[in-house]
Amino acid sequence: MIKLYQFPPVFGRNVSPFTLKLETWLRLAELPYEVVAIRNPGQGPKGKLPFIEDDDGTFVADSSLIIAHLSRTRGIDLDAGLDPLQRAQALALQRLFEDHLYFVGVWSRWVDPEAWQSFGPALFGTLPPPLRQLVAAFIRRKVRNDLHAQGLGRHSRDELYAMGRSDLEAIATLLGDRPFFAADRPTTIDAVAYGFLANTLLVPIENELKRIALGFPNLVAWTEAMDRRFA
Ligand SMILES: N[C@@H](CCC(=O)N[C@@H](CS)C(=O)NCC(=O)O)C(=O)O
Repeated sequence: MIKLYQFPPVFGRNVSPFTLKLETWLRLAELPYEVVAIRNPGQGPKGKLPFIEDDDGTFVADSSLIIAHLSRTRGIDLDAGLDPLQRAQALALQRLFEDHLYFVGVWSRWVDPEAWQSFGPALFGTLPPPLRQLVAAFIRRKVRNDLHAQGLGRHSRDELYAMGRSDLEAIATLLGDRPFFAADRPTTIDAVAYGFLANTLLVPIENELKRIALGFPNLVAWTEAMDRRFA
């Protein structure tokens, strides 16, 4: 069976957008898998989670490369029937989630003191006291440095949340009142969208990004419906 390496749940949820995207895709594809919970992304072939170990012992890292690998080896195409325009729009939307909104989300959890109050203890609270503060501070500093290197970490809180609002507004406009993002059935972009929107809206971490997202009723209704169906 496919072994899926991902972080252990926090608040009873999969709090990594990329691994939730992959889990949702596996459920949509009806592929059985077994979760191996690990805390250190450094154990993976590319130093990030998720990665998988396939039945033949092959390791594949990166949610999109894993989806491509499983689609090819299992003969599954969740996007069959999408026309070139639908595929182009889905790819552009995926890049918006993964290469922009993701980093606003990371900042909103790891750097914004409002969310860190609850997110930090939820992540590191099980470690014994002296280690807890040290590990939390070390990893938080790494995340800050990564965000600075990526670029978005250089902006002010207000600038970042304004960017997050623009992203969510565009996503809400693209969804409109349709049941799914690209077709009348779930496709890969819905797994992507659910990974990111469930993490923004349904994880019990309070911050400005969540409050902004709560202002888009179609995104809230869509995410809750996906959650009932695929969580
Ligand atoms: N492009 C990768 C991104 C994966 C990713 O950024 N994973 C995060 C967790 S959501 C991670 O492992 N971060 C740890 C780190 O950067 O050290 C994918 O699609 O799988």
